[in-house]
Amino acid sequence: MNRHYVVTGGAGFIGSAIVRSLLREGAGKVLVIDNLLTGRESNLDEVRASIDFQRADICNYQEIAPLIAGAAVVFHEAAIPSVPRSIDDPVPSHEVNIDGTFNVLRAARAGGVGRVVYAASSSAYGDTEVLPKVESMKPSPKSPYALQKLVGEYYAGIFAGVYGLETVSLRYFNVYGPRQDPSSPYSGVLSLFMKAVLERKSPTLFGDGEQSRDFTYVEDVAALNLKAARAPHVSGNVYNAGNGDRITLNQAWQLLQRIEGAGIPALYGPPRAGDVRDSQADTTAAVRDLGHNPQFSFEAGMRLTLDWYRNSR
Ligand code: UD2
Repeated sequence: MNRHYVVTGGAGFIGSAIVRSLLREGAGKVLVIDNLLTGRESNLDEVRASIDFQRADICNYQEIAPLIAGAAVVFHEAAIPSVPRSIDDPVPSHEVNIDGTFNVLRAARAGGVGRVVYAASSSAYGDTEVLPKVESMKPSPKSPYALQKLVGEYYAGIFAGVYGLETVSLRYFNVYGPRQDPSSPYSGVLSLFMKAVLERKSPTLFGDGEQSRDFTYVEDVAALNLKAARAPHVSGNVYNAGNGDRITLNQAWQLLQRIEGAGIPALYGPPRAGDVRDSQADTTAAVRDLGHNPQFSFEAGMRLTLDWYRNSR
């Protein structure tokens, strides 16, 4: 019998990219679990007829356990992201990111799932003395969100070691691309940049704009998820999901001005609490064990993303 694939948070920005990649690779049955808190059904418009969409909440074990049981792979993307959101309103992010993840792992174990690929976060590193950041470095979370994502990763490791559930954690490094929702102050910075440049408005940079990120295009992250689902002998491991480069916010805004032929100055505000200064992935382990092979340079990804925002306005 063909086992199914589950994507929690499958109506979200990253989850829906994984859904499309799975279908492109010929996955027969893809089941999406999403409570539509931050996800949108419109992210699945093109594939709606090919998937089983279930509006369900990972905080409700009884609701999700039967959907997860028997799956070949669960891609666990459902989360309440954002560092500042977790600082302003820590209870929901704690419940979803920690208790919800525990429920997904518990349901996967009880339901004999083949593997869980978990969306971890580069925020787990905090500020490190050296760059790039390697998986062997001691985590040093600086915000509730960073800690919550790290706890999920530890839980995935414990379920692998103690219960024999196959798990792989991918520490995402600032994923960007089409469908990232720019409508909230908690949105990813590049989605806010896209909206600003198209509206010919100034973005606000928190601090001096010299903080740097290893921005990673969503299709590269989706591809890595599929590889992590198949790779042998990786259970319990944690891998960086980044490009290996870094760029400052000032540089990113300037690049966007150049692409768009605009000359809009950025505004500057106070630094953000819990913010990491610099972020850059060492991708050696992901390349070696998972066959990670990112295809999109920052400029190529930015051009595709800007085109998408322009066309979807
Ligand atoms: C963290 C994680 C990322 C992912 C994400 C989910 C790090 C290094 N990265 O992203 O992997 O898990 O959380 O939410 O921890 N900024 C501005 N102006 C704005 C908005 C943001 O200057 O209007 C700055 C912000 O202060 C930060 C940078 O842009 O320095 C990126 O912020 P973000 O919220 O897009 O993502 P970040 O780095 O918190």
